[in-house]
Amino acid sequence: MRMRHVGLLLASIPSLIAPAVTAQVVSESIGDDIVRFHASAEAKANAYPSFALLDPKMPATGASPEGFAVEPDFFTDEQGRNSFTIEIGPGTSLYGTGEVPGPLLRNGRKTVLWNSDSYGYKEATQSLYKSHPWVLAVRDDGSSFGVIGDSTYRIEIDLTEDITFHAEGPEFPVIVIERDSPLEVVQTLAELTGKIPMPPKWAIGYHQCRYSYYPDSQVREIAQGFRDRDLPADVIWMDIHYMDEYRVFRFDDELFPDPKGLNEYLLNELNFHNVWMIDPGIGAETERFPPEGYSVYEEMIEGDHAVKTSDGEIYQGEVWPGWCVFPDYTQQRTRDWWAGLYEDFMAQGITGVWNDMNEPAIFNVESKTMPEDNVHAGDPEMGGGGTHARFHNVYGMLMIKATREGVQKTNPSKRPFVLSRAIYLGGQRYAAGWSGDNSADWWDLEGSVPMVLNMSLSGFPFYGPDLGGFIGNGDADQFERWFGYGVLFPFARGHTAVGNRQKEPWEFGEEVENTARQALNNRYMLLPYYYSLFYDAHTKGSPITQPVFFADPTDPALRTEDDLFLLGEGLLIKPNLTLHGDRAVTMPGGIWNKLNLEGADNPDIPEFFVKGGSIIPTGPVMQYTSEKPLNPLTLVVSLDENGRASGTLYEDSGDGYSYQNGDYLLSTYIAERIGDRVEIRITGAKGERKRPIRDMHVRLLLGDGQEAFGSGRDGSEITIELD
Ligand code: NBV
Repeated sequence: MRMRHVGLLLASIPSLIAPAVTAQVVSESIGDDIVRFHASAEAKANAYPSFALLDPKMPATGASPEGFAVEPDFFTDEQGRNSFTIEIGPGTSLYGTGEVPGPLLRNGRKTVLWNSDSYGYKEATQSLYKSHPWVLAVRDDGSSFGVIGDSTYRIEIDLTEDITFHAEGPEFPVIVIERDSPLEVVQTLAELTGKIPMPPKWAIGYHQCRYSYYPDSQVREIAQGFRDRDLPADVIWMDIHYMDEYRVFRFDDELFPDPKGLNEYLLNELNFHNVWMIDPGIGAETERFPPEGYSVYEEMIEGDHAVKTSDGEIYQGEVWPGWCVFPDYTQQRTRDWWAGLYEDFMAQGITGVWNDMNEPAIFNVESKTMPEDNVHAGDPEMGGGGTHARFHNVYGMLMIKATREGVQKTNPSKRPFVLSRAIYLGGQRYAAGWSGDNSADWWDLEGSVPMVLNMSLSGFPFYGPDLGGFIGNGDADQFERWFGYGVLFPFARGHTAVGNRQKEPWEFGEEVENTARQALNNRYMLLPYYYSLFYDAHTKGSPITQPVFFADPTDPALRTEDDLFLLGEGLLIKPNLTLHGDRAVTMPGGIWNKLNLEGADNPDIPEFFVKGGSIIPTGPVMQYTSEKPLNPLTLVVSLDENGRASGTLYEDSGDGYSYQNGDYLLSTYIAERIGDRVEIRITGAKGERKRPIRDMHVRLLLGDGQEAFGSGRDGSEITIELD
C-alpha cells in the first residue's frame, strides 16, 4: 500500500513551487475514494477538459484521502509517449478496456484505443470501433478499483504486467475509483461518466436488420413475415440502400418513394418501429441533385461546418457517395445545424436513428480514417481547436450527441433511440451500440459473451452483436445457436451484410424457426425484468449484463468464466457456445435454482438459473412490447438459505418523460418461508402510478426443476403451502 504525497498542497500554491518539485505528482479527490492524479502541477494546469466525465471540468472536492491504495507512476516511454503505470498485486484480474475481442480477462493483453473500421476483426485485432481508456481491476480479496486515463488521443493500454497506458498526446489526468466490489466500481464509473437515458420500451424488444432491405415492399414483407409466424419483434431497420445515391437525409424515390407512408404502415398496421441510417460523410458532388443541389452539402459549405486539412482547405475523403466532406462536430454551431437536419427526416415518421461509419471510416486510404493532422475548430469548452489526432476518438461521440439532441427536439415527448458504431468512454449518455462487422463463425458466436461483458464493465450496458454474423452466410446450426442465446443481450438485433443469404429466423428451416420463436418468447416473457434492469442502469448505473464473478468476487475460478453471464444480479444464463455443448463451465457457489422457460430441452436455448434470494418479474409472451398489459404478472421466486428472496419491478408508460414526474410504479416484492409455507407480498412501492388490477402468479423454484405455484391478485399477499 502506498501513502499519499503532498502534491495537492503544492499545486494550490503554484507560485511557491520551485522548479525541482514541479514534477511532483498532484493528487486530489473528486469524490469519495475517487482520486484524480496529474503528472505535475503544470500537467494539471494544461489538462484538456474531459470528454469522458459528465462534468468536463470536474472540480476537486479536497485532498486525496490518507493512505489511498493506488497511485500511478507517470513517465515518458522510449517512444516519447506520456505514460503511467499502476502496479497490481498478485491475483488481481483486469477487465474493461471497452470493446475488445477475445476473452473476458484482459491480463496479458494490449489494446490500442483508436476507433477503427475493423471489418472482420479477430482476436489479434488491437483496435475496434470504440475507445474506452478504462480498466477495472479486481484484487484477490474481491475489493476493486477502476482507472480512467483521461485522454482522447491514441492510447495503448498494456496489461501484460501491470496497468500501463501510453498516450500519443500531452500529459493527461488519471482517475482512480476505489471500492469494496467490482459492481460498486462500475456504478461509480456511471456516476462519473453518465448513466444511460431510459430507452423507449420498444427498443428493448427484438430488432431485425439487413444491409439492406429494399425496396419498401420488402420491408413490409419482412415485418409481415414476423407477424405471420408469431415471431415477436418490435423494430425493422433501413440500411444505406434507402438513400438517394448514398446521400444522407435523402430517400431514393424509386426504392422508397413514400417513407412516411411506409413508416406509418409499419407502425399502425404491423406495430413495427423503424430505424434509419445516417452516416457522417456528406456527398460532395452537387450536380446529381438538380435544380437546387444537395442542400445538406451546400449548407455545410456555406455554414463553414466541415473539418479542414492542415492547409486550411475543406477536407474530402471517399465514402459511400464518393468524395465526401465531414461535419466538424467539435463546434456547438455545427452540432446545432446537424441536429436541425433531423427535423424533416424524423417528420417522415422515423422512430430511431442509426449512425454508422462514424470513426470516421474513410475508404481507399491505408489509415482507414482522415489524416491525423486535419484540423477541428473546437469550441473553447473542448479546450479549443486541434488536430484530428486529438478529436478522432471522440468524433463519433460528438456526432451522436448532436444526433440525439436533434431527434429529441423533433419529438420532445418521446425518448430518442440512437445506435452508434463509434463510441468513446461516456458514450452511453447518447446511444446504444453494437459490435460492428463480426463474422458468421463460431469464434464470433462465443466471443460475443465476453465482448458484451467487457463493454458492460466499461460503463456501456446497451450493447450487443449482429446476431447470426454480419460477414458470411454461416449455417443453420450456427445461426440457431447464436440466435437462441443472443436475443438475451440488452441490444438484440439480427443483421447481415449485402450479398449474404437471407437470415430472417425462418430462412433456415422449421427447426431454426422454432428455436427462434422459443428464444424470442423467452426474451419477451422476461421483458418486465429487462425493463427493470434498464431502469437500474438508468438510475444507479448498474450493469445489465454482469460476469459471473460478480456473484462472488472472491472466487478466483469465476474470474475467467467466459461462457456464462448474468442478467442483473439474479438471473444466470448458460448457453452452449460450442456446437456440441461440451465445454465445462464454473458456476458460482450458493443457490442457483434452474428455471425452465420455453425450449428447456432444446440445446440451442440456454439454461436459466435464478440466484437464491432473487425474485424475477415476468409477463405474458407478446408479439411486440406494447401488445398486452402486464397481466398476469408472474414472479419467479428463488429462496436463499434463510428462506428469503426479494426483487423489484419497474413500470411506466414505456416512452416519454412522465416517469420523471412520478408517473411510474416501482414495486419491491419479498418472499419469506415461515415453517411450511412461503408468503409473497409487496414491501414497498414508489411512484404515483396506480397499481393495475391484475392477477399475480408465483413460480417458487424448489431446485432440480421442481416448482410450487401460487396465485392471487397483485398487491395482496400470496401464500404457498409446501408439503
Ligand atoms: O451500411 C452498411 C454497413 C452496415 O450494414 C454495417 O452494420 C456497418 O457496420 N456499414 C457498416 C458499411 C459498410 C460495411 C462493409
